[in-house]
Amino acid sequence: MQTSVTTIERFVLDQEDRFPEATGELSNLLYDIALAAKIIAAAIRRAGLVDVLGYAGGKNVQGERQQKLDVLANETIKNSLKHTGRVCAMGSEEDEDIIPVPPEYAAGKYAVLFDPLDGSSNIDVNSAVGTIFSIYRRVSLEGRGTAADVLQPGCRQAASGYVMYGTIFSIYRRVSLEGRGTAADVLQPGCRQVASGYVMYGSSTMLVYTTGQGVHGFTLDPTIGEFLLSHPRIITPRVGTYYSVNESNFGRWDKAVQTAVRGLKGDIPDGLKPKNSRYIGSLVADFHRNLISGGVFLYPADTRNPNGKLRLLYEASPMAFIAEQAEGSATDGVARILDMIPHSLHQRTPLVIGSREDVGFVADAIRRVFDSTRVSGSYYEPAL
Ligand code: AFP
Repeated sequence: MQTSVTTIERFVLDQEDRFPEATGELSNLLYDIALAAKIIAAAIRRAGLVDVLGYAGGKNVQGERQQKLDVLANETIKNSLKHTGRVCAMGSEEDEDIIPVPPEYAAGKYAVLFDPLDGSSNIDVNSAVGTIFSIYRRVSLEGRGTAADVLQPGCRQAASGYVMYGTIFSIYRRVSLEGRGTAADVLQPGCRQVASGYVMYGSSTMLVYTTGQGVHGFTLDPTIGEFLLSHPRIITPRVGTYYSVNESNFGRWDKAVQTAVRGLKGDIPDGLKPKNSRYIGSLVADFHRNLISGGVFLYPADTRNPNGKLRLLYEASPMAFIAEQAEGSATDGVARILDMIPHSLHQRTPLVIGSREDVGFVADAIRRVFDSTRVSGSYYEPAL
């Protein structure tokens, strides 16, 4: 029996100690999410036993049928965050609008976006599903200062001084954050994320996250109910073994994407060594496999999804932050995902993510086809 383990709590605290200015709020936010993940994991494990399988009867904002576990996961995360005083606003793939912190609770300095249960069409067949989350620092500070800001003990002064003719001054850091979060807090480019991560509910439950200090993975030990460090400092291979894409869309892709995917399969002379195909249709599971073993995941635009299918804020940006921190990369085919400025909460984007050289290969292949079709007059040439 192992007697020395690193819990997620200890690991996050150790990391926080490296930053003397850290207040511990981000660490606590990560525990809040880890707690929600444990509750969701327990519900998923019992899904075949209790009446939580199947549809809840409603549709979400994307017009997709909501499953009972979708609803449960969404409510669990919101309930784990809204009362903590650490969050100013939330955004969920299951909710149309920004989710304000209820007026009875204090608003905090972080905005959290999440896809509560990604890949939920896999639930009824007992395949892996996941939760994806993304944390931004609040940028709006709408509330005016209050009495709490000026009635602070002297030991909290950030600076003080006097001017010889008789002026004394004292400066305190603001403590009131009364205003609710706004759209500006949730519509930030991915490069501004302070943390992101995912939880994979598979044969075991894993939580993988980054705060910009590398990517670390924890496995839930169900016997003690703790996430234990199992994958410290994950680095993804520069070149992968797998390509993951829904190839039933092949005829709906443009010629550039078709050429890139043919290249990944090794169908282009003098191109890549052929890769093996793996696709579950659950982003967390497909991404996680490729992160560990090396590979590239693609969800390009197609004639049915002209802007791609995946959501920039709930899926692409958080995964892109992890990919880059693991020395991989993420693009919309050619441009970096983390530089994209969101204009709406449920914005979609094409996504190519994974091992750095493979993502680069796809971008080069797409550019080459674009360049050659531009010469012949048309930029986007439909494949069929
Ligand atoms: P669901 O949550 O509706 O199952 O969608 C999952 C997802 O958003 C993502 O996790 C998958 O990678 C992708 O869609 C699968 O889409 P296709 O079924 O079109 O391949």
